[in-house]
Amino acid sequence: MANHRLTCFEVYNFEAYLPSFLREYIHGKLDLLRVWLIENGILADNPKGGAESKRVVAARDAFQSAANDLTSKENQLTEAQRDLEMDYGTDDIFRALKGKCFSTDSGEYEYELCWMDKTSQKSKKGGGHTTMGNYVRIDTEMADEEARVDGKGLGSGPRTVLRYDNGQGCWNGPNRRTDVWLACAEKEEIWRVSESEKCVYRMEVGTPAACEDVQQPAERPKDEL
Ligand code: MAN
Repeated sequence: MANHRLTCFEVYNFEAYLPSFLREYIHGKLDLLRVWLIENGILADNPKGGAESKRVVAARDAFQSAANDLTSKENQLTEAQRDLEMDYGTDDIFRALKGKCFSTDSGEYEYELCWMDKTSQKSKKGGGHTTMGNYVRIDTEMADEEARVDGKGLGSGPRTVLRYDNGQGCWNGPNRRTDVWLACAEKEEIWRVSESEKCVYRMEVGTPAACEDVQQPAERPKDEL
């Protein structure tokens, strides 16, 4: 009759078929099992010619797995803590939009806005993206403009302004930054982009996310932990 017992070697090979998040976990557990089998005399621990014993190798492997697992969990925690500190506006209204991007052609450049992430420009003549700022916070400012016939304007009244700071350094100047002014519109659209002074940009953007009444920052309830 054929012998169907799996050797440790075969068990280890199985890990290649596992999704990565499971692989580390299973790997650590298998190592612990191996140490246990050796300690209980079920598996031979026979170092050959000065090589380390299987038990030491397996124990070190198990430690390394646990350490890797810890590092990845610590990274996840840091990421979650950073996210908690982020300003997503009243009722976290901008949280769902995070990372979503859209762009527009304007003059020499294509401009892109990624919600709560970054703004960037790309020259139509070639080359890569230049970051025009990374999202920092939400402010409220007063707009005072004539209404436009096509409705694609800020109009007048308190408007939400998303601050994107600390973008790519400007030659002989500061790091690029962008103020993204929002006004209520049926669909998301970058209406216009201007560079008020060198490397200081202003985007005017229509979005359904700005259709709620704009509250002054002081009125915003503090996030509860
Ligand atoms: C690039 C662009 C412009 C900017 C200049 C400054 O051409 O980022 O918007 O004014 O650099 O050197």
